[in-house]
Amino acid sequence: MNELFDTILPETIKKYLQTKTFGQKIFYSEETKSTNIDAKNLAKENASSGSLVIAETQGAGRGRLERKFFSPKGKGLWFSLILRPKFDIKDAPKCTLLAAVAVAAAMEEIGVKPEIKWPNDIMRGDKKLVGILTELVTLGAKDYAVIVGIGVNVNFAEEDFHEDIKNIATSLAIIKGENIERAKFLGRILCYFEKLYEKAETEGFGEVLNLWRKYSATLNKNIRVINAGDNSEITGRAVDIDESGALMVDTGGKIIKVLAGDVSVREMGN
Ligand code: BT5
Repeated sequence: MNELFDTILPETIKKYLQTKTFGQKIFYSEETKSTNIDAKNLAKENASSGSLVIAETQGAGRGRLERKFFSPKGKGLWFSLILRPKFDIKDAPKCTLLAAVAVAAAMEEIGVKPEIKWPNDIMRGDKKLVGILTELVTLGAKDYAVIVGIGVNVNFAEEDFHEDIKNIATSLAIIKGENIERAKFLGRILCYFEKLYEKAETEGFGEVLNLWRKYSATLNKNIRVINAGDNSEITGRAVDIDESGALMVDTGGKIIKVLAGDVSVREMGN
């Protein structure tokens, strides 16, 4: 595919939308610092639920704990969704799992096996393909919005990766051996996202949690979880996620509930 024709301009995205609200309102920019920051500001200005904020490149794309997320021009999908959920704010963090499952379903459709690493990455082996950052904006005593930021490495060749991530990142194009039309792939993500989100609003997160278990590369593995906040570390076997989305780790008889952290899978014998 000719790169020049792979645009994510609103009119191109709209061609591929099969949704009621998701992506129907698009805030596009060629370059911004971070679509999550823009989305937070737009949420405060009352942007409607399902609004899509998308950029060709981000100068200061963010991960968790203010980590940097590389988002070079034309190589990926760097976008945020503004959501105003009907469900309680305590359920909002599960939007990370919902987003991961929506992207995973779209990947499966194009023949790339998704491996979700708890809580917010989609991987191929030990290389990252997708990162997700969910943030909350409180708008009043009871009103709140959720910003779900998603970064997908779509059309990177090996040499396109920055030195800092070239050993830990991969792309859909590298796996497939061909470029992927970003607007079309985005349309499929939004379609799955809307369906799962509507279901979560009416029936809860049961289906999201089940699909997450199906796509998980973390469950039933021996893992190490490091909590970068306080540098604590636990090791054990990931046995399940609970109703809140927390990871349940069996540390040898004792089940510990992990709410945040970075997971690495341990090789046998470690
Ligand atoms: C994440 O954080 O992976 C969340 C990334 C969310 C990015 C989206 S893009 C649209 C929206 N706007 C934003 O500003 N952010 C969201 P975390 O799990 O903390 O991982 C961050 C780490 O991933 C970095 O420290 C790097 O090691 C690695 N990394 C950075 N850029 C990457 C990339 N393009 N591909 C793979 N790994 C990357």
